[in-house]
Amino acid sequence: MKTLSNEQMEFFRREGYLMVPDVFERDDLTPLRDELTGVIDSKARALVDEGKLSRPYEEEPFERRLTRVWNECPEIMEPLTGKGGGGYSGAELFHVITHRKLLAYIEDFVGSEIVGSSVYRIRPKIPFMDRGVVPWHQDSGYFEPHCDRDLIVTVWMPLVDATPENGCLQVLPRAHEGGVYRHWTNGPNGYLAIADEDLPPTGGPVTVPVPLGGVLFMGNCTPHCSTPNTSDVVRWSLDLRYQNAGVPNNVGEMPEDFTRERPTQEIACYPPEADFVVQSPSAPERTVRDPALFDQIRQRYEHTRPQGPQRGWGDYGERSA
Ligand SMILES: O=C(O)CCC(=O)C(=O)O
Repeated sequence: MKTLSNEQMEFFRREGYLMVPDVFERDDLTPLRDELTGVIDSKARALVDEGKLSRPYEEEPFERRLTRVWNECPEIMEPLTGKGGGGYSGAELFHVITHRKLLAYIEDFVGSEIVGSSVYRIRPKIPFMDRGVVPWHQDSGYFEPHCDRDLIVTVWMPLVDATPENGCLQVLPRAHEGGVYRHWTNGPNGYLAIADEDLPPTGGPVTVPVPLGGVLFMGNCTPHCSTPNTSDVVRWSLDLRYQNAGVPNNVGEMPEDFTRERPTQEIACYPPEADFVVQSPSAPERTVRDPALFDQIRQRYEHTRPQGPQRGWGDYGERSA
């Protein structure tokens, strides 16, 4: 049985994105919000003990506490984002990634054999934080080029209502069929970026507010960017990615066994982090069901990271405008 209507699927194929406001009930996301509150609480208390933070700000709600702590001590971010991105692999995050309500949509996009892409992030966008503003890019700009024609669906979902004021995303509709545009490394705020002059002349960007419980689905070739948070709340969000099991991946592989001396199709779309099976009717025993195993699989890649894609993008500072 299909979860997406024909109209929704047609919209996604034509426009390159689809916002569904009610994939989850708002309460479905409370356990993850609570888990993240616990992570912030422990780290804040540890920072107080180390003399780096004046107090833990426990009276502040989920939407505001991180700002108060971060203003005094940016180290608070480490357990959420890791030192080099990625990092967090808590049980409630796993429960969201593998939630049956979400997978019902994913199945319509990529089929029933589903691999959770290694590239997923938690992004707490603090008000006015520079790094929260992400320039135009396609996710494929970060991936191996042999995956450009495969579909890797991005699930962008806020843990608060995401609005134009607190920095929801913008997408460029109908620009996903033109392949991967030229990107530059070290763009604004250090990110990979498509320069404005290289963006295709479609009808212009669309700003996509998403309520708590909603999801913005995008393809890996959909240009998108993230706007400034000019509000007084943290714009918490997750970006998760899924692909069909036939798309190159590193399921079951140890990072130290990675080598580029193998057929391209056997190189994962993003080698530095761990892919995992989230649904497999043909081999159910391969499905990761235990949050502790998910954490273990992720942790393997924390210390040994295979080299990332080498796409040969030039440096943003050296482009001729
Ligand atoms: O969440 C954001 O602000 C940026 C997300 C993004 O650009 C991405 O997931 O590729």
